[in-house]
Amino acid sequence: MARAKGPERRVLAVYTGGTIGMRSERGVLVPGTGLAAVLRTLPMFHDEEHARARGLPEDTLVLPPASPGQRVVYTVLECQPLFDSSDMTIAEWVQIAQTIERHYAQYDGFVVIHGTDTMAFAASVLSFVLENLQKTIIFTGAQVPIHALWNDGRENLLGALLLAGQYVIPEVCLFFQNQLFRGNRVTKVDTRRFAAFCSPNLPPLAIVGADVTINRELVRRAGGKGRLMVHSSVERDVGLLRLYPGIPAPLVRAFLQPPLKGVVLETFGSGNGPTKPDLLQELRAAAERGLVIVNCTHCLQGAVTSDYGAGVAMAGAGTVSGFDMTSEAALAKLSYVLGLPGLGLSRRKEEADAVRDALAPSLACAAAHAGDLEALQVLAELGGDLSLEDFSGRTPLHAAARGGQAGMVTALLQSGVDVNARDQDGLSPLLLAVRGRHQDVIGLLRAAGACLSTQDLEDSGTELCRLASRADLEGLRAWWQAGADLRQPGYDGRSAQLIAEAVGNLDVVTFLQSLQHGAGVGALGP
Ligand code: ASN
Repeated sequence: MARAKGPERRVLAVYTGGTIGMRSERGVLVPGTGLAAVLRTLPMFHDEEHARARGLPEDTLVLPPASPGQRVVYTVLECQPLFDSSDMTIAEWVQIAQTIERHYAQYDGFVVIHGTDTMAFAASVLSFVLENLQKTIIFTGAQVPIHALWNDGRENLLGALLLAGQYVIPEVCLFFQNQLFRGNRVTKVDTRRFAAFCSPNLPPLAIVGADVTINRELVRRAGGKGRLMVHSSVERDVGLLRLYPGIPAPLVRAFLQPPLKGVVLETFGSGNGPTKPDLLQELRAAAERGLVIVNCTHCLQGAVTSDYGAGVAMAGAGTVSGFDMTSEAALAKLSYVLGLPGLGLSRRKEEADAVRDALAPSLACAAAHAGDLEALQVLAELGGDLSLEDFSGRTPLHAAARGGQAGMVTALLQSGVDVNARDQDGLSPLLLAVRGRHQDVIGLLRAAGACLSTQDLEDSGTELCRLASRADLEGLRAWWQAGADLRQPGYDGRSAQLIAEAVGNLDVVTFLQSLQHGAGVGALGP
């Protein structure tokens, strides 16, 4: 990003409609033609003398000098028809992108004059469909028409023209009330105030006061030699659905029907939704058909997280986190991504399945370790195999045993998983439960047929001596419960009992003796 050099900087202003140029007809505002003619009469927008001296063509306007030795010369391209932006669709926004592409070489920067109502959608769409952008594009408009005595249009448009002319900010931006925002981060937040937009999760790229303060760390760097390209094959069958408390599952089902291919789901708080099984089932069924469901919070600020079960349930139902994207940006991104050639529905489904299969074992282990039976059930219903190992070879039973989750261990054993599975380090669920001293879990595993292997018992003598020396009764009890012979000698040939006697750990001595007498068998096992 740099302050642009050169005596003359050329800007194309694409006028699409919006309040800024509107006129009142029978008491209501409607799009008005002839914005360039209005600007020509305003000295802050046109230096007639300079234009004449320079011999500029009729359709070209020039701003008074803002900095020594540099002029911003601009042309207003009025679209046909002009729109109240409530009538604009992705088709018009792709056309704006194509207009910029056609004039890209002749101009140094671009301003898009647009209605405010859907400007956040428009800026988001352009930010995705324009690839290899190396020049500044700034959306702007107004809350009050520019020809009204008291209005915000003049400041907004002048600021946008100056920034687009004088700075290289190779992004699609939005300028409103002295702030330059990243276009796909904004949302309209006020119907009347001049500060109509905010960028809840990203600070402004620049603030214009007596000086222009650019947030250099945020601004995208210009670079790359690729030609500007417009991705015009956007997917139109995308939608936006805002959840509300008690939303009926049949209504969600009706909304998610084909031909819809992608949907932004506005959820509560940090991405939470109702956990009613019928609703989750509708989402899951749609996701399994290949519908891409992006979970965005309907909160103005913050991101989708997995802090709550009600949020994890949304993820479990096949939604994808939109993190801190605005709904406008998420919708635009869906259109762009789903429109990319080669991303056919079936391939997307295969990819979604592959991602799910890759993630399911780790997610299942996390759920098992936390004892989250509901999440595990969701994964199982999604087709996840609960015997599958994660990257370290651990199964959900390993994770549950390690976490001491007796309820989870019971559920997994009932589903028929292998009780003696070994991870990559050769550890079994039983050994992990012993290490964690989870006696209830050890009992469950033993009852299901788990036993310590010769390998598990190889160094157990030394471990028992260590526990005895520390008076760790819990640890010794766990080994005993798992079936270990507590007389097993340590590396120096001494037994746990001898060590306990030597260091005076009488509780341990009593415990070991009681086992000997109580069991009355050679192996001190339970
Ligand atoms: N309805 C107008 C529009 O979006 C609102 C505005 O521009 N302030 O075109």
